[in-house]
This record gives sequence, C-alpha cells and structure tokens, in this order.
Amino acid sequence: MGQNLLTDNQASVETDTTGLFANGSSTISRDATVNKHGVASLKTITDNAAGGEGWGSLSRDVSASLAYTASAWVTGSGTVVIQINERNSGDGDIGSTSSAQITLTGTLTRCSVSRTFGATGVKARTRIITDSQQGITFHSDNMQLEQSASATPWRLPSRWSARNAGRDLVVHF
Ligand SMILES: [Ca+2]
Repeated sequence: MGQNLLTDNQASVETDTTGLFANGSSTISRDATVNKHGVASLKTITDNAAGGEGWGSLSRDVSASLAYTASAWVTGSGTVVIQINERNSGDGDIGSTSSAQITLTGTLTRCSVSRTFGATGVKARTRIITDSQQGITFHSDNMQLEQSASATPWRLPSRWSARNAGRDLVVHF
C-alpha cells in the first residue's frame, strides 16, 4: 500500500486551502457541506471562461523513474479529467497524463490516473480540471499521490507516518 505523499491538508482539506491552487479561472475554498474524510472538502467553482479550469495541488517531492498514481473522490456536475503532472528539480513542467473523461454525479466517486516518471521527474502535481469550457461546481476529498501503478486505499498522510514511526519504535525496543 503506497504512502500518501501529499500533506494532510492537501489530502483532506480540513484546515484551509494551503497547498492547493485554483487552476485557470476558478475559485476554490474549504467547504464543510461535503466530506469523505473529516468534516470538509475542497469546493471548486469554474467560471466558464475556458476549458482546463479546476484545482491543483502544489508540487511534492518524488523519486525519478517510478510509477505514480494520483486519486481523489469527487462529486458534482459536468465533466472533468484528473491529471498527474511530472516536474523536474526546478519545478518545471515535464509533462502530464490525463484520465479519460469523468462524468461527475451527485455521489462521491473515486477517480485516478497513473504515469511512469522519467529520469528527471522528481516532483509531482495533481489536477482535476474541466475537459471543455464549463461553469460547474464540484467537491473533492481524500486526495492521494502515491508511488504505485494504480490507486490503493486512501490514507491520511500523517496516519501513515505515525504507523511507520510506531514500527520503527518497535524495532528499537
Ligand atoms: Ca476532508
């Protein structure tokens, strides 16, 4: 099971929108009307100015030449794609892989996308964006970025760290 490489706030949006950004002409906020984990999720409103509107998560460090999967649970209306963005050590864009078109429903549903990074791919971003010009509202929660060729069950990043720190403690005892 892969470690969730996001921050806790990027993964569950319980505090604010730190670590997340509006992609294109959209508005993002922490919103407590929808949740999958905790009490809140990320609300995104796209303003119908162009395609490619939605949210992104700021870069997280990864190791080169491995497969990574980005996933999230999403509910709303309209059509979007989830993207994983491979970046170099200077946080420059190398390339992205997008999922097939996702038709949002009023029920939280998991989506994911995977990409095998190259020798200079040492940072990763995740995005969920409209695949055409639309004015839509959607909520995202339980985001995960993991070193895996497919999505494994979601886990809060600090919970994974605490569990493994506990293992480490057992070794030392
Ligand atoms: Ca949450």
